[in-house]
Amino acid sequence: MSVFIITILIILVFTIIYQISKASEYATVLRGTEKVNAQANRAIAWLLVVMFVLGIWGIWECNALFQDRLLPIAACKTGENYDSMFNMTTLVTGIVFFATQLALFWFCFRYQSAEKRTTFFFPHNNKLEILWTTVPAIAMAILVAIGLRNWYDVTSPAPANATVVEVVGKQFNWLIRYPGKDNELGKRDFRKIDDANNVLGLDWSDPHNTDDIISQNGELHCVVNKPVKLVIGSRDVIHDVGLSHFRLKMDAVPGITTTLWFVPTITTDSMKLITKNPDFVYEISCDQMCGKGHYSMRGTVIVQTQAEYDKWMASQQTYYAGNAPGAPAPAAPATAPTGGEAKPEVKNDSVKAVTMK
Ligand SMILES: [Cu+2]
Repeated sequence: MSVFIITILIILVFTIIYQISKASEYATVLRGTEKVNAQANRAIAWLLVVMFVLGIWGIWECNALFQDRLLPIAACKTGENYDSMFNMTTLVTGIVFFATQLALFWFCFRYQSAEKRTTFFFPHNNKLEILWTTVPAIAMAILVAIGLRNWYDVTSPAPANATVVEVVGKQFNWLIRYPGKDNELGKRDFRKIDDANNVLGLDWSDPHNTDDIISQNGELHCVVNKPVKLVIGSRDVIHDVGLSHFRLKMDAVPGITTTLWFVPTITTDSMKLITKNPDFVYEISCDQMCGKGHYSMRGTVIVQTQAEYDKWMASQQTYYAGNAPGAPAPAAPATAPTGGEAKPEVKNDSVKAVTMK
């Protein structure tokens, strides 16, 4: 029934439009084509002015509406640089946008069709061509150069005192590995990956692996004002480590190691005060569509003082102790997982059953 009514309505609307256009055609004949055209031109010219004003007002309103949903201040130095680059790009392109739109709409209004105006033939001007090619080219080159400098900042070799943390994406959570006391991440081999006892495929024949710590609830702890270097990888498909509060992101690609380093400058506790949000957390998002559980790939970064970090680190058990064959029985985990995939409980029997390929 409703389909029938909608069909009738559509036919009626088209009939009305057809009749109106017919009527205006007859009116044009009666009143004279030129007079009607002149009126239409004036109306269109004024409508364009209204459209320009409404458009600018709309941009202003949207900006005001979403102001409080923007990210808080950048939580690292590189992030501040990225913010200033973003602001500068927005300013430059914003000025150009406003100037060109203003000119476009003003010309439409000012030079609307008029009886006595003749067309000015202006086919070519070398000076203008050079000007509007070189000025944008120079402006763009400057913006790109600033971008490259910032990119080099985060991808260049990290300072020697940097805390090294490995971040590995998998469908669908983040595995975070710390190098332990020897400050060196042991070798990994994808053929040794075993979801129950070796989530990262650590090669137990490499002694550097025995003190490594894996946080499977996606918690990345780091020390405020101390460089942290992320060694990024993936276990399956392409993911992307997204750190919006630090204005950073880096692809996690299977088979390729990517890196990123930065110096967090605001602790999680301070950020809670700055944002006036007691539940604030720095988030690790996955910025690459990676499958049906992509939306749930959420990790957290906890920026803390050196003392807090040391205390947390001391409470962690090495992955080897809990999961490698012949290792001592695992102690109860000191920190309960808060989300993502829980660390599998390993009993002594299953430890013996681990087969190394
Ligand atoms: Cu994803």
